[in-house]
Amino acid sequence: MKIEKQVEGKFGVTVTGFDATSASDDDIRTLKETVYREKIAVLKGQKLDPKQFLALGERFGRVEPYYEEIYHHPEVPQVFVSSNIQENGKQIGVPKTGRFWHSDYQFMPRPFDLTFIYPQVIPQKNRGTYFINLCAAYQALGEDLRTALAGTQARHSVKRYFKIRPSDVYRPISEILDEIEERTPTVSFPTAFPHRSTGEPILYLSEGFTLSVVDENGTEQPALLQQLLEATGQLDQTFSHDLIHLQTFEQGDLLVWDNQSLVHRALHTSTPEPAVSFRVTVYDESAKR
Ligand code: 7UC
Ligand code: FE
Repeated sequence: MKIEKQVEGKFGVTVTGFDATSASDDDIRTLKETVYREKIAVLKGQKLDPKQFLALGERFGRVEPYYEEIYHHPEVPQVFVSSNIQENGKQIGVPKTGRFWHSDYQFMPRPFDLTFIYPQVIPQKNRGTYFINLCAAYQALGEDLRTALAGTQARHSVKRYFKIRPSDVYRPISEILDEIEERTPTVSFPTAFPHRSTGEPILYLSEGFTLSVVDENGTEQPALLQQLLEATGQLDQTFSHDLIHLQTFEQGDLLVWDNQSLVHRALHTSTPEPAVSFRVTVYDESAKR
């Protein structure tokens, strides 16, 4: 197994010579430490079926299936499927997922520690995912914003991006909104908190899921939220902000990232090309907390 800094982009490593089916416990430990330090690892040349992909995730911790069934792989429900192509006239998984800044399960009481993405059908032109390291974003903040966010909490919800399911057709929208609040009530975390494994402060906000920042009295601070999102680069519509990293991939690449400290966003395409990817998400029970 050989780990090298990525040549393209702003952070992350590529890993060559990694065999998921025969990796030692040492390899997995090294890889996990690398992901927490470098934030993204691209495992090159992977050839795994959905069951083997799941088995790889299980080496890193407890795999958590997505709470909404429409995303599940028909044979391996722990595998989340993002797909815009139909197979035998049937939709498998969900199209156009994650086209907004977010971290996975940020709207849940416990967001995932690690996300694994294994692209299956890769667009020719607009391939890739944008990432921002929220530890780096915290470090880049001025003293004034760091002081302003101290003691505040950020509130997160899926409601702006919850996908209407086929079974929701003809349901009143108010009923669906009530159901979302009941199943996934808004969660609150400190606006900045230490990474459970590395201890680095994370500025934990996303444009897609963060509803508000509130001060110690519970008063919403919309201007502060805007300033903080701006500082992280998530409001830059040109994607040229210093903190934005474009992660590209090719067939056989398998991405592993630190979902605690990265927000990501699927690349926009005006002319949609076929795209399919598989995802596994993990709670790392070895992380200190
Ligand atoms: O369809 C999607 O964009 C899925 C999104 C609402 N949640 C992904 C996650 O893991 O938090
Ligand atoms: Fe995502």
